[in-house]
Amino acid sequence: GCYNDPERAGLDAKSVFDGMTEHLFFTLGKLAPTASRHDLYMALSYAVRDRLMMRYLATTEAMRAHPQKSVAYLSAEFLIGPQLNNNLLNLGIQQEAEAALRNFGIESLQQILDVEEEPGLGNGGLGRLAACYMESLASLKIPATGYGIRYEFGIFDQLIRDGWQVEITDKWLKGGWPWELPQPDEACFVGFGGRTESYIDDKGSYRSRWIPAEHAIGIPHDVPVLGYRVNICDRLRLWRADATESFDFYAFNIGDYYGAVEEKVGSETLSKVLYPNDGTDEGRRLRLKQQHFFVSCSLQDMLRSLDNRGLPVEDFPKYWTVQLNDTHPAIAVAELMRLLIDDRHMDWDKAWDITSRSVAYTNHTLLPEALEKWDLNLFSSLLPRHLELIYEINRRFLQQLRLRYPGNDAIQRKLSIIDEDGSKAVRMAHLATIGAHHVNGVAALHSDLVKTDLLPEFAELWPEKFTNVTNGVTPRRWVALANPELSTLLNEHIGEDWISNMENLRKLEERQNDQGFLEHWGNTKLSVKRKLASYIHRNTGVLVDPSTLFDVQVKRIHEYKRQHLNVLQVITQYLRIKNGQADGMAPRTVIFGGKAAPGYYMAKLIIRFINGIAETVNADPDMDGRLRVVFLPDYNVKLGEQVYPASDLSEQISTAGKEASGTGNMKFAMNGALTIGTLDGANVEIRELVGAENFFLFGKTVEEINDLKRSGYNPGAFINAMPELQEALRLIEMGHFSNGDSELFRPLLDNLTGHDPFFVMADFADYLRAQEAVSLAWTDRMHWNRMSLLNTARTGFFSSDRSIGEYCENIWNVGPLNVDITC
Ligand code: 26M
Repeated sequence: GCYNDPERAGLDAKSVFDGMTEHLFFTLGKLAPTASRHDLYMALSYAVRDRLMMRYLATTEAMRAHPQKSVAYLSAEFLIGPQLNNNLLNLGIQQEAEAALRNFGIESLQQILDVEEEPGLGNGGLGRLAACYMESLASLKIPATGYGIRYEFGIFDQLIRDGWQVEITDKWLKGGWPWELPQPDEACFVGFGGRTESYIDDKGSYRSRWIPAEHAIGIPHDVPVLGYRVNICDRLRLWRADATESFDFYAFNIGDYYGAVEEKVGSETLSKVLYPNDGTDEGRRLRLKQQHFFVSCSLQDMLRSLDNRGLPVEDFPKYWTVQLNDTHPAIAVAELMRLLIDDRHMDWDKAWDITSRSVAYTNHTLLPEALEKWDLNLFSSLLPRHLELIYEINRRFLQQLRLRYPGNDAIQRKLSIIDEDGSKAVRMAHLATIGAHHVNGVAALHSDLVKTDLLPEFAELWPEKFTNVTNGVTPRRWVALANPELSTLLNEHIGEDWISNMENLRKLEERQNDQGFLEHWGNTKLSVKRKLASYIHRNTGVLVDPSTLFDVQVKRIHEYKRQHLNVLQVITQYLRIKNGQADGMAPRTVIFGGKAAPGYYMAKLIIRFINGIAETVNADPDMDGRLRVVFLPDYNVKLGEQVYPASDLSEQISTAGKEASGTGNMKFAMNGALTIGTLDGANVEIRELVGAENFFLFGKTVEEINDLKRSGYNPGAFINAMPELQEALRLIEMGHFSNGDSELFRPLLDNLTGHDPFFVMADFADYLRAQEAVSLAWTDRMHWNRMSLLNTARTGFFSSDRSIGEYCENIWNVGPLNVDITC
């Protein structure tokens, strides 16, 4: 049954207004006439939360009364973005909320949405993917919990000072965050450090037990995740670390008050801050602690849910499927073994059967510096019992290898969970691969490379384990919410069904030769661009012309993503305008956005480089109406929602083989931007789907890059063949973009002309050629609009509903909640 209470949770404007009034008074202690916008945001959010709560409790109750398999999506990051508008959309009450707000003197919903602070609980694509997947799980009525960490400080806020990135702590909780429910009665204990000891149990068997040196408590904070126009409501369960005072009464008794307080402070720092994924060594111990903390709490929580429903622990794989979002939660393989063997006294074979039938692993990168390895000393000092279990998992695995490849010692060294070349380390990708029933990559090309380059011997050993699930993004947030103008156009012409069935966008193809419709299409884009132009003016002071081509690269700043390739191309355009050789060049606004990891020097220098070029270009009257360069500070989910719909050209220019998938590429294409891109990640599939004639391809393929590497890549040879590039490099070296400072960008220039690890010089000429093709295409606007329309029409495949459908079918073997929940 549903906990339907129309008195308190109706979906009409009057009910929403009444809910707001009540929360203003009783929850917030405010009177309507003096309520601030923030107060109204809180009141509306609480009113919306009430409406989620009945759906959430109905779902929980259905799962208690009629147990069925549920997804546990384990991720150290969930980049969920603003919640209010998404929940209004999925409930179907955006207009009702706007009407309710009018009674408080607010003209538009947007004024209230602007107040919302977003939780930046992720770095980039990986964390945002987890958020899209939770939304699709709920929309497809699949019971699921996203398990993660409730960081007190998320990804830093970015300021730009004198062209440099400055990091500011993200105090997202400061105004109160109305979307979470702490559940202290469901707290879990987690141990760290200490030692193991062997003992003989009451049946006379030898066993090992862990005596941790310290403990933390995890307090779950639940965030309801409502699906689109359905009554099932999943949840995020984020763990906050708390102190374990009860364990330390002893310290108080012997008078070590400050010692006891110290441990309290120590365990509270566990969920204090999200680490930027910069591959550096900073805070490594704390990061491993965070991983074990949230994984242990989550697995204990899953086991407890079986206990509470009277289900046997042997049935764990029948009721839970555990997905590892990268190797961050890979310790789950050892922790589930420990919980089953040490706490539940299960024998090894049974425990391994349960573990390996429950766990699956998604790989998100091939970059060697991003593959997690933990120093053995660090690992054993923090998780001594887990190391014992990993040794035993490894021993049995290597035994299997010996039988399969007799006499081949090299393969054992290569596949072992323990890296013994140099200082010893635990390879988390090997632990995850051995413990999982499926290993998947995140785009077709990437999944092939996982099999051929990253884990070839594992793929030969267990070919049926390896599979692909191409990433997707939720059309609710990234089209329906972010682009109301386009959504209205779509709804008028093909109906609303595309929102839950994106393949229906194909119906648009019928309009591809309809001049009137194409004009309408172009005007819709233009009106969205006006809004972004106004945002740019308000936030950077730069005036941009909405009729110019909006050429956009927003993503984390990294050498492999090659923002510097884009900048060099901008300099070439600048020079052509200066030299009067710019005939046929499309007038452009080149927009950048993205954060650099605080410890990643070259990435920060690239930001300085973009801002140096922007300053020179934007101050030059010769560029008026032809070229503008903008760096948007503090790129996040909220800003992304403004940027994707307003873009004409999507820059997806990573070195082939380096970007596992990309998901921004999909958001752009759905919103009608054309892509200029390499054959990397999901770009390959975007191009196949939209058609080669509707995609600007350039650059070397994975094979060509490998050939260059083998034959000894020399960037100088490429530079010498391109006088325009030489001129650009010379200007940079002279300090033309740095107020005469010829030292500022030297490390960047040395990098590009010396090793050029990401083949920027090798791809430059072809990139320039492709950009000329873009300019040419822009001159025939009807043709451009047609290509834009076809990008939207043919990218329904990239809905995360499709991705989640594939996970359910091929990896998880789960289906929708089969209990009727009507609200
Ligand atoms: C960052 C800075 C310096 C060195 C390494 C990194 C780094 C790079 C990749 C750290 C982690 C990385 O991989 C994890 C990750 O976030 N992968 C992204 O996952 C997305 C969702 O699947 C994909 O769309 C992106 O292509 C992939 O990079």
